[in-house]
Amino acid sequence: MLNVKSGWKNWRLLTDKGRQIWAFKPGSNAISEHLQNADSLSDDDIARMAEDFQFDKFSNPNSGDKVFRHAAMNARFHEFTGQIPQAGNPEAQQAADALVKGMNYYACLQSDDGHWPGDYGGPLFLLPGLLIAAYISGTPFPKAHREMMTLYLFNHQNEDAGWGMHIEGESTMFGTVMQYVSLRLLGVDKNHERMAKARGWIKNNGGATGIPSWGKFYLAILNCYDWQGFNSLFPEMWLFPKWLPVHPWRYWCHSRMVYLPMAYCYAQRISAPENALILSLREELYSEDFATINWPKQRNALCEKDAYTQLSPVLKWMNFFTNGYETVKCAWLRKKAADYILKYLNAEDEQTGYINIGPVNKAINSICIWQAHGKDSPQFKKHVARWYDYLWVAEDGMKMNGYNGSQLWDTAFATRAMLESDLGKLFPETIAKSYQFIELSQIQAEHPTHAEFFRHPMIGSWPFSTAEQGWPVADCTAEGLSAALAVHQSGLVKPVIDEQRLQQAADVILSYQNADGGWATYELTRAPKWLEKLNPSEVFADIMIDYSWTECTAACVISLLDIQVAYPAYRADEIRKAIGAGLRFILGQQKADGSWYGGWGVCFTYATWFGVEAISKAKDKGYYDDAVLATAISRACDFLTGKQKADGGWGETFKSCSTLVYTEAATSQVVNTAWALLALMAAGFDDKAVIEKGIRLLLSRQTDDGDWLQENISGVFNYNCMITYANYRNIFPIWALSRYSKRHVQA
Ligand code: LAN
Repeated sequence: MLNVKSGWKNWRLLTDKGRQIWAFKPGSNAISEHLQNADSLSDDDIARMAEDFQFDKFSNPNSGDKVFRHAAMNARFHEFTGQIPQAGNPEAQQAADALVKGMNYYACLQSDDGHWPGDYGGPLFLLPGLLIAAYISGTPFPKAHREMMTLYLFNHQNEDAGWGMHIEGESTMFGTVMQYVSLRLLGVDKNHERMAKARGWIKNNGGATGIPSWGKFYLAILNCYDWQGFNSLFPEMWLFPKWLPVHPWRYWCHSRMVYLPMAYCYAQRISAPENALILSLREELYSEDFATINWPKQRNALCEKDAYTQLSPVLKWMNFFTNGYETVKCAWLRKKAADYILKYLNAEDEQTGYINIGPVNKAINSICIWQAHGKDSPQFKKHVARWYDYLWVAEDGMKMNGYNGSQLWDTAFATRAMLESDLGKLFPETIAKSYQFIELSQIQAEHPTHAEFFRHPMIGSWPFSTAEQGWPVADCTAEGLSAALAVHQSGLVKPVIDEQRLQQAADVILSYQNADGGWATYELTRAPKWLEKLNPSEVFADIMIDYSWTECTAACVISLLDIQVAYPAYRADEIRKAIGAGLRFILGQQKADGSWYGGWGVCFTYATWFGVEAISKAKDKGYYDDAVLATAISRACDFLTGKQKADGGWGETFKSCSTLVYTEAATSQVVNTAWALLALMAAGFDDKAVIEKGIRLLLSRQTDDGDWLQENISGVFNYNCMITYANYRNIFPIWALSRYSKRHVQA
């Protein structure tokens, strides 16, 4: 029995077709009733919460998802009683035993709908947006949630009393001011010792005028910053003709969908009515008297601890004109722009069942809809109902996830990991359930408004999270397709995803290939790279357009190779060409040292695994000059072996992502180790000692029940913000052990 603290027992995760909702003392499993008891906490409940959600971020800022996992294990864990096949030698036997133990443990975490739930927190600028939406709209979270959020925010305060942009980051103005304001909105007194210290951090670093633009936006909404101190978002740009290269339909969808509601708020200059708390915050956050601040001068003010990308001279020049336009703007045109924006964001709400594409537009759309339609409108109520889809409870409190979950992504990986060797067939029910989830997550219809609002056609695609959220992603489609094919091939289930649906998935993947041969994330690259010059974020890089990535390209190439095997005649010429161009793109991304930079995982080990996996799979099949492929693989292997640590493992820190230079972690990390091993084994690397040493590291880190401990953070976006993938610590060690066992164990 794992120790489930009593404060944890009050929280239960409810799931339905991938939807994840944490409920406080739920009376039933019905998601519709999840708030029933959330407002009636006893003093004892509160005291218990405070005690049981104590968390020591200084030993590891990454929580281990214990609230979910310990409960699931106690409810469902059973020892594996099947027969583990014999391996050829004791080493391989140990690996096979560990693999079965690892899969057995992991199978217990699968939810009834077939997916693997997990913590998807990490960024610290998300919950504040939601709390500001709740505050301005007068729709507070229930008491149970508020207490848990307060605990979370305090748990992640750094030693210097500030907060980072994400849980592993050093303090920044953005992180610190946003968490500080959140705690105040949650009712924490300004004289609380830790608040006084945080204020010290803010003032010692120049005060909140130096917060980056997204922070300026949130503070302006809260009426703690003057809209005059904010560069114009020029809402009229949404009325530009579509052919213009700067029309926002060409932006990366995440930037598009965030700057859309931001522009609405800006057009309406939405700001909370003054009250005692707001007046007090104005005093708490600034080094100077709020009334005397020269606002226009603050537009580009930026705390040096936050600076990651600079505003380009072109953007500054454009701001000069758009800021000037604000003083003479045409009211009629402004209204027309605001009306169009509202129509667009209503469409996004409808298309995603009010979940929205991500955590940022989720909060800002809520604010717009509240302002436009009112607190009692059905639209606003639908928004509020979906705030909870983003909240997650772990032993560090309640956080906001970076998405409504990573359901399809994790499930597809887990399925492929288990099926890589025949030992996965020892878990037929687990595979059947995950297949069921993969099946129900494939998108099978188009929205009536998809073309009007610039959506990429999506029939046959898979999303990152759930079909209901419904934004198709190129590499998620690839992973969904590869996983579905792997299940079909295993013979464990009767296929439900028919030939037509598989081919539609292949069609989508083909439709996503860029002119450079690579694949981007959600859409094609729709504008040239120079559009990046208009990136106003100051804290993120490469957010303006959807770029081709090594990982996304590798995943798509792999799935096309898979579909070629399953349906050799299907669009054969086009698929062969697409694979060749994809390989060329991947080769072009390889660094001089043989590695690849990863944009979505930490970091060089992640993308190097993808690069090697795709190239090895395509090798010797006539898709490309095989000598070139062989050289690329051997350079990658040299890179990886050069980074192996003395204990046999690999380890990188998030600094690799932001500095673009391989940054070794103090200790080996199981997730990095698994990626490196997967790559070396895919490459057929012939020095067995290297691989065996890595495998031994994975075995040495496995817990008695078959888990691995949560180590460093392993996900990233936009170079500079980190995100938790709680399932990776199981999926990738399992995958590496499967690959190892495939060579040594006969089932
Ligand atoms: C994700 C999560 C998944 C990720 C992969 C599929 C792993 C990747 O291969 C392609 C890109 C994608 C889909 C991705 C893009 C950026 C996201 C959506 C996120 C990292 C999750 C959260 C992040 C989003 C942008 C966070 C909100 C912040 C903003 C700057 C808007």
